[in-house]
Amino acid sequence: MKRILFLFSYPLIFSFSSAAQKNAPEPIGPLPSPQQVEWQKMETYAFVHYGLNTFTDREWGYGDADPKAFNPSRMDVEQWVRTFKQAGMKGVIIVAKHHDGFAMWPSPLTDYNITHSSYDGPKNRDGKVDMLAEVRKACDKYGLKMGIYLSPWDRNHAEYGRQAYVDYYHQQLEQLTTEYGPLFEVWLDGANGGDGYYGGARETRKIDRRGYYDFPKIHSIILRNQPQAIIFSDGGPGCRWVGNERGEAGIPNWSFLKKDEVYPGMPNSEVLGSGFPDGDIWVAAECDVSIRPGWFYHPEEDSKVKTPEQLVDIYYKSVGRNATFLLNFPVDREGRVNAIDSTNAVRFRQIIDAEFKTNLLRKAKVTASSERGKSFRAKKLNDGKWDTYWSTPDGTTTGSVTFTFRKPTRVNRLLLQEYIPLGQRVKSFAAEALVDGKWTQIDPGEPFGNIGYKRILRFATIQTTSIRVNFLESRGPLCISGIEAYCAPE
Ligand code: FUL
Repeated sequence: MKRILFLFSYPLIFSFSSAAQKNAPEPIGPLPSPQQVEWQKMETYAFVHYGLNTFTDREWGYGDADPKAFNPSRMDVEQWVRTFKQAGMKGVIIVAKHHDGFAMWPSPLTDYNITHSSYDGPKNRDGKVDMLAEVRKACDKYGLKMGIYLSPWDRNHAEYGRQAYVDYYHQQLEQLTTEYGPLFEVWLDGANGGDGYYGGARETRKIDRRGYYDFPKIHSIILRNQPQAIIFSDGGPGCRWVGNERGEAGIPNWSFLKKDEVYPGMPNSEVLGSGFPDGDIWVAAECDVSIRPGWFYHPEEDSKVKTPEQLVDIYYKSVGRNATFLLNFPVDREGRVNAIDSTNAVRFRQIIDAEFKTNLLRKAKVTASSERGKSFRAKKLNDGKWDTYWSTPDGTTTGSVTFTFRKPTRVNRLLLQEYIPLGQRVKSFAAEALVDGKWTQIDPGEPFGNIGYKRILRFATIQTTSIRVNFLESRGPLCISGIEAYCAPE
C-alpha cells in the first residue's frame, strides 16, 4: 500500500518538467534531480538531537549509559512540531540513533533501545514506545516532512569495526526506511571510529572511512525504499555538509561536487563551503547549526541560546547563499523544546517574514539588455512564479536587467534566483542603484559571489529610483527566475 502511494505522488514531483517550453535554453549540467529542487525549496527545517545524552549531559555518549537514564517527565512531541511550524520550518530530521548506539525506536536488532528506558509515553501499533512513530504522527498532523539521522558510528555495538556491524547498520536502515512513511532526508554524519564501549570491550576501533560502511549499498537501500529522499553526507549524493557548524555557506557557493573526491569524514572539509565550480555532480550545501552551543541539551547552556537576530544572520548566510538552513533544537529533559529556544526561533521567523513582506520590484517597470523571445521576457522576473524565467539568447552569457520605480523608493535587500532545473549558471554579477541621479554600486558588505537557487544581499538603506543587476559572467545563457527587492524594517 505504501508503495502505491509513492507511485501516485511521483507525477507531482516531476511536474516542473511540464513547464519546459519551446525554444527553452539547453540545460547545462550538472543538473539537480527534481527531488533535489523540491528539497532546496524547503529552505529551512529543524533538527532534533534527543536521547540518552540529554540525561547524561554528554555530546558523544560512550555507549555504556543505562537506557533507564532516558526519563522525560513531560514529553510532548506535538509541542516540538508545533514550535517548528511556527518557526517556519518545513520538516524535521530526528536523530534515530547517535554515536552512542541508543535506538530511539523499538529496534528488534538491539536491546539498547527506547523500550528499555524509563519512558512511558504513547505506544505504537505494536504497543511499544517509539519516538519515531510519535514524530511521524505529529509531522502528519502539522504538515511537516520527516527525515532521520542514523549515525554510522556506533559506540555501543560489540561488532563495530567488523562486517557484522555493517550488516546490522544496513538492517537498521532497511527498517527505518520502510516503517515510518516518506522521509525527505536521511542524514549520514561523518564522525567515525574511535574509542567506545563496544559491547564491553572498551577500546579504540579504527575503520576505513571510505570503504567500511559500503556506502553504495547504503544509498541503494535508502533510494529503493525512499526514492524521494535526499541523502546527506559530506559528499552527498543528495546534499552536502557545508564544512562548518556555524551555519555559513561560502561565497561563491556552487551546488557542484566532483564525483568520488568527497567522502564522509574526509579531511579538508572547508572546500565544501564553496563546492567545485567545475564539479560534475549536483550536491547542494546544507548548513547545519544548533540553536545552542551543543547539539544535545545541557542546562548550563540555557543562557547561551542563539538570539532571534543571530538566527536571522544565519538565514542570510545559508538560505541567502544558495544553501539550506538546518536548525537544531536540543530537546530538554522534560521532553520539550525549551521555552527560550522556541521563543527565539518563532521570533526569528517573524523577523524574516517582516523583512520579506513586500517585493518592491513587483510593480516596477522592467527592461532587459536582451531576451530570448516571447516566453522568456524580463517581465517574468516580476510574476512571482518559480517556473517561469527570463533568459538570454544562445551565445549571450552576460546581460543586465533594470527596474524603474514610479517614485523614489527605500531599499535594503536584493534577492535573486536562478532557474536551477536548467543548471547553476551565473559565475559573477553585481548590482547598482540610481541614487540622486547617479549610478552607484550597491555595497552588500561581502562579495556578490554567484547565485544558484537563491542569493540575498543585505545593504544599508538607499533611496533609489532604479535598480540594475549586471550579470557579468555565466556558463551559458542566463536563466533567472526572480529578482526581488525589499525594505526590511531597520
Ligand atoms: C556530527 C556529530 O558528531 C555531532 O554530535 C552532531 O550529531 C552533528 C550534527 O553531526 O557529525
